[in-house]
Amino acid sequence: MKNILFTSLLACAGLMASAQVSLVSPLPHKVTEGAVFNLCDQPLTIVAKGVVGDKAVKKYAKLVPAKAEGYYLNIDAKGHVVLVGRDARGLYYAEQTLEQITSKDQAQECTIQDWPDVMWRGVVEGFYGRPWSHEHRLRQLDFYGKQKMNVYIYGPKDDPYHRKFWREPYPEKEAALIKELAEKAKESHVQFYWAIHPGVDIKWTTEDRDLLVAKLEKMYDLGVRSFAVFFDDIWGEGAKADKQAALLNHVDEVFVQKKGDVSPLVLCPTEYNKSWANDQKGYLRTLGSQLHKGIEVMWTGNTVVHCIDKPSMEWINERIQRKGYIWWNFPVNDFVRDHMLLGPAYGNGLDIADMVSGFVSNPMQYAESSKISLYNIADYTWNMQAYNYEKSWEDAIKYVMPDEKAAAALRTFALNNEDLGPNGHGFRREESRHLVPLAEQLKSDDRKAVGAAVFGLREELSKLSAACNTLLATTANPWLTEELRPWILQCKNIAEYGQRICQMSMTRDGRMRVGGNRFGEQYDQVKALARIMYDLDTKPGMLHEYQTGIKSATRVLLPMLNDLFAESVKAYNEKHGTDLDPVAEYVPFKISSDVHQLAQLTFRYQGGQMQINPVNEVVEWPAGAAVTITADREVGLGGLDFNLGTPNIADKFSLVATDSQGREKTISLLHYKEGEEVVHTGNEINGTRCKTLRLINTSGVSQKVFFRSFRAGMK
Ligand code: 14T
Repeated sequence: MKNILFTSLLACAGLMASAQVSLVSPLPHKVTEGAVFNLCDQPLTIVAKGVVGDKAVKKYAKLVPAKAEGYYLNIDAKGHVVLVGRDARGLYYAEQTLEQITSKDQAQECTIQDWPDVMWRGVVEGFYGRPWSHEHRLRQLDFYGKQKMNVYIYGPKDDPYHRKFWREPYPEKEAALIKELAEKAKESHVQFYWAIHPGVDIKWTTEDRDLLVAKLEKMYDLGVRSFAVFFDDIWGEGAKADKQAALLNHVDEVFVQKKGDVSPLVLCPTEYNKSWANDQKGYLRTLGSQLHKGIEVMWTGNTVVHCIDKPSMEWINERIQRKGYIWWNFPVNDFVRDHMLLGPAYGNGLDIADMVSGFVSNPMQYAESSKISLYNIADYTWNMQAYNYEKSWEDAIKYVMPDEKAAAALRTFALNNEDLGPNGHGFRREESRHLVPLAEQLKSDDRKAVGAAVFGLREELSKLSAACNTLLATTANPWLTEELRPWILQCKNIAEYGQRICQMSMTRDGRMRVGGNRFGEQYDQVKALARIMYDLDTKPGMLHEYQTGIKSATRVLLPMLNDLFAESVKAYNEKHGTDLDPVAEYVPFKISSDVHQLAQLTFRYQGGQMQINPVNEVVEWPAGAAVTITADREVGLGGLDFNLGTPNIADKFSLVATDSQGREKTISLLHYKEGEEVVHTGNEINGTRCKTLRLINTSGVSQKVFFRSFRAGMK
């Protein structure tokens, strides 16, 4: 009894200091704030609620911003609430705002006039790899509605009925799920766009045209009312601008206009970024002049993965004769699947609101983890000028982890999981910003300063290790921790690795013991942890399908630790005449290439097999250029095959193995049958010893290929 009384009193007392309107996100445009009050002292009564045009809210109509999806919300000292939307979605947003204001059993006298800056705000599930699960999608739709995002474009590359079998209707079971998504989206006031990706094998015939419309009809029957057509990452026949425009115009005419309740079509063009646009051939200008005016055209910016600014919008808008619809390739990680991208969404111009018709994010295949960035993007697209990515990121962390201690742990963890690592798109993110000053101080010539930095670093690592434990134990958001688990485990290894390296630095004169351990013992442990980390990064047992590894803290923390390790070992070796290895990390191979798009290839090595991760774009492989694998020792070659996405290409390339004496041996390349893409090797590969292995374009001319796969036995 006593206990119950105590809790209810506490709930009623609340925290008078936190203004409730400040809990509203995205940040509203116009706010007048008054006193905060407790809902137990002054409960709320809704005195007027509706959309402009309803009799019940007539006297408030002129207070509602004259913008689509805008709303007016008023709470007075008596707890009287007025909610008026410019339209149904505006009213729904007013309700979301009220929900947030009252989420802590308090309310506040206030007047809010609010509206979105960007017309279409949300997400395009457009990545390669395992599509989101149905349950995750339902959670996402709910989240979009709450954060005032109004569009979800369904286009996962590896849903067969989106791309590969675009002509086929969904089987009954899958169809039922789509239907449920469309319903859920409607409830959340999210426009559910279903995208079709026909470009891989479409023939510009009336037959294929009608099959496409028929498929859209099927989707319409499932409740879908918004459609997109994607022509990205294709070449050849499907990539023709006039044909694409004619198809879209046809769909617009015979389907969209006829139905009357279908949203504007959205097109993702083949030349969807500036670096791929061939201005001479005028692909984009053709779309611009031929596509019906109401059809939206997507755009990723200056390159595939790029932030958007004003000049880049001017460039595209002039060509397509309409406002570009941004497909932002962040936090998508399908080209760096070993990294979790948990950092803030920053880098886009705050002055482009009037130049875009939409702004959607392509997320990670990890739906719940993507919410951090998506929360940021909701803020950014709603109220651009006011967007503060640091503040929004802090709020996002708390939103996805609704427990104070676990949220603090998530923050610490996320700070070290932001960058993508080296990648073919050259897109990088800041990481471990809080450790940058320490990293600088570690490079100082002053031993005292270095000592202090090591001490500080040790504190940070102990905090990181604790954060990992907290996250592994928390049940506050199991959806999230399930996705993050492998990275948390890796990060925990790194924290221990780092703590031991700090102890090595402190004991490098060999006399002092820290934590009962001498230098040599710590050294052995660091080496062991390096191996454990390597195994976790490369052993498929731990990995999901399509996943390439598990990396954490690679941008600032790991290099900083490896430098400190090297410095400590060298100093120790000098003093003691020992010959300990100053390289902590275990990496038996390096890959390099003078083919521009293959310069940053990543790979995994396991059980004696080297496997290079695929690249999904068209690769321009110049004559004489090569991909080179260099081993840290001479290895024996076994079965090898690769796929460059082009049939009968074996005679255009040479495979050259060089042993540790520099002797070269050319290994023959062949196809098992005519028309095959996979290239195999001749029998002489078995038993060949090599230290470097080069795959060279020896055709004398540049080759357009796809780097689909490369596997080689090397041990
Ligand atoms: F349509 C586009 F706007 C787009 O970005 N398409 C794909 C997208 O599905 C993928 O998730 C994204 C990030 O990898 O990039 C596009 O596909 C590529 C493009 C490349 F140049 C995939 C790999 C590439 F190397």
